[in-house]
Formats: sequence, structure tokens, C-alpha cells
Amino acid sequence: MATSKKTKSDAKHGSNGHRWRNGSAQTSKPVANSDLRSYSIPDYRLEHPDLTVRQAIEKGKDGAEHVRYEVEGNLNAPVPPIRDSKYLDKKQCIEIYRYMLLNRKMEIGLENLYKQGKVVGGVYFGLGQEACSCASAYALDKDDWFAPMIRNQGALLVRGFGASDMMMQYMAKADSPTKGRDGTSHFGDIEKRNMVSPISMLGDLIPVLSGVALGARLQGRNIAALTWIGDGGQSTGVTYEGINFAAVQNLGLVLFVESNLWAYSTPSEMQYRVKDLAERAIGYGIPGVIVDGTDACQVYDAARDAVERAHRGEGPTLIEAKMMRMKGHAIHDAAAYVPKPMFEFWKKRDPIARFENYLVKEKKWLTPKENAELISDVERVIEEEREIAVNFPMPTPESAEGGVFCEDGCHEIKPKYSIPKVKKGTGGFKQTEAAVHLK
Ligand SMILES: Cc1ncc(C[n+]2csc(CCOP(=O)(O)OP(=O)(O)O)c2C)c(N)n1
Ligand SMILES: [Mg+2]
Repeated sequence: MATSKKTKSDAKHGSNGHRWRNGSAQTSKPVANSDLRSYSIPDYRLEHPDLTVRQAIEKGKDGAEHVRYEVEGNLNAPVPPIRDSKYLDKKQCIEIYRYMLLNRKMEIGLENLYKQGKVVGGVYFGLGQEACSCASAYALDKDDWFAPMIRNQGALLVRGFGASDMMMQYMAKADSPTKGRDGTSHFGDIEKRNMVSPISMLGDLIPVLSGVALGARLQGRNIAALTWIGDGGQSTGVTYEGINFAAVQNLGLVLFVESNLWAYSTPSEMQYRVKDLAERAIGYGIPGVIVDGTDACQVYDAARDAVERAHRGEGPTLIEAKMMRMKGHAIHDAAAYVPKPMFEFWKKRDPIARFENYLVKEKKWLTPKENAELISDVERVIEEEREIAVNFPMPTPESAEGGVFCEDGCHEIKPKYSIPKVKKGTGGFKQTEAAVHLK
């Protein structure tokens, strides 16, 4: 139970006001048992890392104060096994593994293109988050919708984009999804792949995806609308508004909170005080689930359950995926502020290495030879896609004047599923009684 006593650990971690995430520094009056409510947040993880990051302030030789982060906890904990999926069979697991490899190798390719000076702007990576991006998107049905964030390039591969699309986009080539008008990930595909373009303002995709689910419902369909938000981005007001809207309207929003421990250089300890972000679901009145974001089977199962809830018209689900952002914010950020032992801890939990071990050694669903062939096939595909992308021309200067203003039918919005049904007689409004005034 909570206590008002100052504990030893409070004093020790006082430098940034951080206290352990168990509310131990709060005071509360005793409450009668009948007043207590209980909620449950299913936690699929087979491991609960107990690492804590704290801020330390040091004085340099020049007398100036420098901020640095330290990590505490059991850094030598054994790596947990992959949890068997309730749903995935051998073929599906291998397919997800292949997408994760494509995701990883495409991003290595992008990093190389950047270093060769071929990329216009920056490059973002989802290193360490491939299971979260790929296995969640894999759980969608064809008619479902999704909207990726910067770390979810793997989801685009799952939904049918080629690595060359992303490569051309970063190089601003003429045949890129935005025809060279954007150098990063701001593109969608509402025609074929049901993909809403990423919005840079963190959290804004959540109400948009809720709106997509509402639009589909007005056309007679309950669909799942999947998007992701970071552990930093979930602090925004629009996140609350979007989830709450989906909650009260019972819309099929499937929201992955990517708890990757950092938001730029801010550790999650300085973003929120709840122990787990899935607890926020209680406040919204919707189900919340915790998964190990480095375990593709757990990610898939939680996503699939949420997708099926959405299809049944039962409303949104918040899934917190715990993992670590294994690179800096983008290519310009060396992440020097991250304590090295944290990288070492999470490197041992590499989602691809663990899934490989699961498929080859534990399940024996792939022989070492088949695995080596699969990896070299992925490398061949990425190399071919890279060649296509690199050799494609840049847009012609004249093309800049096209696609700026609307031309006839240039972005006609048609109902995707059917014409919305509007009840007769709902066009006007009834004269109601005057408002009630309490005296
Ligand atoms: C509303 C808003 N505030 C700030 C930013 C600038 N910004 C872009 S990414 C980022 C950090 C995001 O961290 P997190 O949400 O944890 O996602 P991660 O990068 O870890 O995947 C910030 C502050 C923004 N894009 N939108
Ligand atoms: Mg983050």
C-alpha cells in the first residue's frame, strides 16, 4: 500500500525528481474494501525487465554542469524464450520472420544510401522494433486500414510496398510515392493499400484513424484501423482526444504504444509516472494489453485479438509493446546519451535473432540451410530493389508545377465499402423544448 514515508530509494533518486514507478511516494487515506475497484491489464510477457534510468548531474573540469543518464537493475537477466502464438502456424511465422528481415536489411540499405550522399534529408530506423511493426500489420485483414509512424517501415512492406518505394522516397526520385516531393515517409495509399499518410505531429494520426473507422461504419462496415504512437508522443493532448473518441463511439482503433524507452534524448522515466502505459486504457474505459515488443508471436496475438474486437464492433484496444529504440532518433543522432549497458541488454533481445532461434532451433520449422537461403533471398531482393531505386531518374524540373492545385477528379473521395446509409427524415431537426434552467 502507498506510504508517505520517504524511503531510501526516494532520496537516492532525487536528482531528477524521479521515484520508482509504483506510486510509493504518494499519500493516500485508507479506503474501505467495498470502495476499491480492480482492473486487469493482461501482460503476455515472459520477462519483466526491471531497469531504471536516472539522471545524474556532473561537474566538468570547467566547472560546468553536465547531464548524463545511468541505468540500474538486473542487466544480466536471462533472455526469455519466444511465447508460442495462439494463432500463427509455421508458414505464417516464417512469413513474418521474412518481413522482419526485409525491414532490417532495407534499413541497412537506406543507411548506406545516406552515407553515399544519395538520400535527400534524413533517415529513420526501426532497429529493434521490427517485430512490433511487422507482426502488428500482419494481423490486419485486407479491408482494414493502417497509418504508420517513422519506426514502422516494416508495416509498409507487409502491406505491399516494395523496398524500392521507400528507397526512392528517401532519394526523392521521380517514381517515388510522392514523385520526389517529400524526402521521408509522408505518403499514403488510400486506393489499394488502405494506408493513411503519416502525420508528423505526434498523436494526430489517432483521431484520424478513429475517423477512418467511423467512416467505414457509416458505410456499413466495422473495420480495424491500426496505428502506432511512441512513449513520448502518447503524452500529447490529441492522443487522449483520439482514443476517447474511439472509445465512446466503439470504433475499431487498434493503437500500439511503442514503449521504446526514449523520445529523442528523453528517457521514459521523464515522460510519465504510471508503471505501464497500458494502464492508461483504464482511464479511457477500453482494454489495455502489454506485450514484449521484441516477440513477434506476442505482438501478433495481441494485435489479432484487437482486430477481431474491432471487426465485432466492440471498440478500440490499446496495446503497449515494450522494447528499446536501438538507434538514435534518426541518422543524425548517435544516441550518445543512452547508457551503453542498456544497448547491451536489449541487443541480447534482438527480435530477429530471437525469432530465428525460435524457428530454427526450438521449433525446427526451418533447417539451418533453409534459413541461410531465406536470408540470402532477402538480401538479393533488397539489392535488386536498391538497383531499381538508385537508377531511377530524379523528377524533371517542370514536374514541380503539377499536382499543386486540384485538377478535375485528382483526388475524388469515393466510399470504399458502400454508399453511407442515411435514415430518411434525419436531414432536419425537431423543435425541442426550451433548455432547463435550474434555480
Ligand atoms: C506534437 C509534436 N511535438 C513534438 C514533435 C517533435 N518530435 C518528433 S519525434 C519526437 C520524439 C518522439 O518520441 P516517441 O514518441 O517516444 O517516439 P520514438 O521516436 O521513440 O519512436 C519529437 C519530440 C512532433 N513531431 N510533434
Ligand atoms: Mg519512444
